[in-house]
Amino acid sequence: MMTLYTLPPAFGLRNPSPFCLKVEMALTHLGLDFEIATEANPQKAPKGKMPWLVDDGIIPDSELILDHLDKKTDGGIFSALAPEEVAVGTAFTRLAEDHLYWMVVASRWLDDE
Ligand SMILES: N[C@@H](CCC(=O)N[C@@H](CS)C(=O)NCC(=O)O)C(=O)O
Repeated sequence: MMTLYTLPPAFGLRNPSPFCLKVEMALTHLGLDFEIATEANPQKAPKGKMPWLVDDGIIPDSELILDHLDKKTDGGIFSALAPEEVAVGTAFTRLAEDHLYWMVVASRWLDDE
């Protein structure tokens, strides 16, 4: 059985990490058998960030995990999309997760109001 390592619940949320929730949602959507293990210290993660998946080996990073799950399920995530749509999706994912994400983090945690 696969094990998804995620952050534990915090701030009244079942999981404070959108990356962990994204992978959990994909695993659930695909109907795959998995268990969740929590790790509060991202420094213990293979790449220092949550989540990671243990399947046939260790897979870090939510995007790499989605690619792994897509291959494992013969296109269960991306096969309905044309290559152009996958490319546009990848671009928006980079924009949201690598750039806009930090603005959301700053407004949530650095702005007292
Ligand atoms: N590109 C990574 C980003 C994951 C990420 O930033 N996770 C955060 C939690 S939301 C984390 O573990 N941060 C710890 C740190 O940066 O020290 C992915 O998609 O999995």
